[in-house]
Formats: sequence, structure tokens, C-alpha cells
Amino acid sequence: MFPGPTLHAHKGDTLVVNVYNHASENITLHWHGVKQPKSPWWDGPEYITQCPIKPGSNFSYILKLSTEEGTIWWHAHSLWARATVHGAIVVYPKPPSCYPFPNPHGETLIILGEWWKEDVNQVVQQVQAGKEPVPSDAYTINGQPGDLYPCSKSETFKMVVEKGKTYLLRVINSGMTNGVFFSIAGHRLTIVGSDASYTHPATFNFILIFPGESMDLLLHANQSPHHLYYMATSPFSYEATSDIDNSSATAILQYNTTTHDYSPSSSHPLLPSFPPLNSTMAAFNFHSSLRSLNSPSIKVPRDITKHIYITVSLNMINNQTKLSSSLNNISFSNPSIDILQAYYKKIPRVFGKKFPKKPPFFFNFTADEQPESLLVPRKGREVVVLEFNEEVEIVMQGTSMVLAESHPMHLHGYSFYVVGRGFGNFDKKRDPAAYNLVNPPHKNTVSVPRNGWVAIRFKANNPAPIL
Ligand SMILES: [Cu+2]
Repeated sequence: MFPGPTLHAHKGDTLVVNVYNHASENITLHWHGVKQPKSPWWDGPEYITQCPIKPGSNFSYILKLSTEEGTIWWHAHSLWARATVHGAIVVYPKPPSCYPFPNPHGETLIILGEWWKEDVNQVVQQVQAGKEPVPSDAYTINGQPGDLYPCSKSETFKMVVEKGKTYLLRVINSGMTNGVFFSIAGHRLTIVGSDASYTHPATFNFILIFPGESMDLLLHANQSPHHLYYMATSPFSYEATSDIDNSSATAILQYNTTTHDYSPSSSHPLLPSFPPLNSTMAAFNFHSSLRSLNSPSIKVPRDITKHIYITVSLNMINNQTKLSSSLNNISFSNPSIDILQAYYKKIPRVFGKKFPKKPPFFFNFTADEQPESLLVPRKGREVVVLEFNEEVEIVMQGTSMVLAESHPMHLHGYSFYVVGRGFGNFDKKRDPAAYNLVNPPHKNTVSVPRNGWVAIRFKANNPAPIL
């Protein structure tokens, strides 16, 4: 089954998931966007909160849902197994409460993915060897690449709608490498939620969704029922088209009254259009326009007692032969025991508590040329220690070391408010004045703009070692 099974729950439920590893390699599962209040043992990242589940053995996860409402997902958290081992978690409002929008006529899951013909273990070996991964061979919508690829078409995903009705699309990007645009020909999409928090409704011709993000969209079936429409996804990237998978996956939107049913060989559905592949401004404008739904539950931290400023870079190690990413110039190296256990049992020398709260070197992070002397990061396993209930701001600063790209960043155990973003180097005197502290989006995954920065805030009320 690909994608994997969907978990359905109501807000506040607790789920128990027994995972049997019938595969031939180690695996863990992570419940992406489930905050797991005070129960980090079941969060899932390999070597952070647990050792992997070995082939032939099993592990029971307890998923504690709390404030999440909307769409999140689960995925393997062991190397690149996530590419094929993932599925959705749909969290409905707890009755008698209901959606903050008119009840849709129907709901459809749209899981966007990325497919390699070669074994992803081979691909990840290249990454571990410090090379760029080979581009994927296809993007997928609910497991199928669709008509624009020279392969099987009969199982292309098809959604049938009734004219005049509204549908809720729960879109997840489970891909490995880049953000993707998603759009449906002839139809506009109204975003009403993201990362299991509601958003102020806003209508777009396309959305941009990064790996790890989810977006809940209302689709109004208000176009001519006599056409077939493609829904399509294609990449957003600043890399050369030769270095990425620059193809598009498609699925079909069809009205139930249409006189001609979809057939891969004879139908010619309408195609949506997208911004250019590298349209950094389209990305920036889309993400900047997201707002939380006005509700009494918006509590943007205003008494920040910990400011953390982190550079997010791609670096070179091993005499400049290997790529290695870093945060504040530290490249994480896997421990032999998981960090949570080391913390709990007070095992020394597994991790340090000295993750720098600001970059060790200040330079023009986003300049066209960077000094070679800064190319090499140090290796380490350092954590930031937060006081319980303190209010934290993290500014993530993209750099142009090796390659300037937008990087998705994700926090476990929390959703955070995205209070600001901008291009260039973050200016702590000027930029905070423009923060949105009224209705910023509440997210668990955010992209750092290419050659720019993003500022997030949260209250540290979920004690645990988190990633
Ligand atoms: Cu996660």
C-alpha cells in the first residue's frame, strides 16, 4: 500500500499504534505534527528519542493528540525510508464542535510524493557520502505520477465532484528534496488550515508546499462539467534544472455529469499553469500571505526571554569533497545511543549543552561570494537548554554557503508562530518592528527563504529533548 494507511481521529484522542517491522532494515515511525505533550518516548526520530525497531521486532507507539486539528502525517524517521513509508493523520473536530467553515460535501486526501526508480537506500548513500542526491524520477499524487510520464496510467488518481459542491482537500508534501507547487486547472483553492491549525481563508491559483507541510484547501466545483481538469504538482527550486527533477505529476478532476469519462489515451484534460520553477518571490508572497484564523486561542509570545539566532548552511567537509549541512556551523553526528535516553539516564558525553545561541562568525550570510575559510563546519551534538514555560524566539538565517536555497525547517513537540520573514541578513534592530504578533500562522514546518530569514516564536511548555 503506497502511500500507507490513514489514521483517523478526533481532537484530543489518544491512539495506540503497534508497529511490526517486517522489512529487512531498521526503522522508526514519527508522528509529524503530533506534539506528544510530556510523552517524547513515542515521538520517533531514530537516535533522538529511541533506538530503531529492528527487523522482526515491534514497538507500540502512543500518540497523544492535544491541540492538533486538521491534517498531519506519519512517516519513517530512519534515513530515507520516509520516501516510501508514510501516510496521513486526519484529526477531526471533537463533537459537538465543527469546522470553522461550512461543512464540505466531501473530503479527499492528496499526498504529494517523490519517486526514485533506484532503491532510496542507494540515493541516501550518495547523500551520506556528501554528494547531492540524484534527482528523483517522478513526482507523485497519491502514489501515481500521472499522464506526463511514460509509464502506467490506468491507476492515475481521479477525483469525481458534483457541480456546485465544495470539497476539502487535505494536501501533504511527503517529498524528500524540494517544495512543490500544486494547482488545479480552472479552479481556485481556498486555504483554511495548515499543519493542523486553522488559517484565515485565503484564495489562490496555486499553493506552494514544502516537505513536511500540510495544507487544507477548499475546492469549489464551479466550472464547466464538460471538461476534464488536471490537478498537478511541479517543483520549486533555484537549482539548475539538470540537478533536480523538473517534471510534473498529474491527477484528474472530473465532474460526475461529464459525458466523456477520463481515459489516459484519448482525454486531454486542461493543464494548470505555475510560476517559474525558481520564482522566489512567488514563494515568499504565498507564505507571507498566510494568517491564523482569528480566534481567542491565538497567543503569540511577547515576553521573549530566549533569543536564538541560527544560520542554516550547506558546508563542505573532508577537504571539500563532501557536502554537509550545519546549524550555527555545527554538523550533527548520530550518537550510538538515543539522546532522550542519555538525558534520562544521565549518560555523559552523548551530547553537550552548548549549542551557540548565535552564529560563531558573523559575515554577510547572503553575499554572492563566501570566504573559503568558513566552508568547513565542526561536528557535534549540542543542545539548547530552555527553561520550562519560557518564551522563545528563533530566527533562522539562510546562507549562501555552497548553494543558496530555501530550506524547510521543522520543530518536534510544538507548533510555533511564524512572526516574520525577509530577504538578506536579519537585522535585530529593524526587522522585529515589522513582525506580525496579531495573527501569524501557527505551523510546525516553515521554509527559510532563499538568502533570507524567518522568525518563529513558541512557549517552551513541552519538556523533552526535541529535534
Ligand atoms: Cu515532526
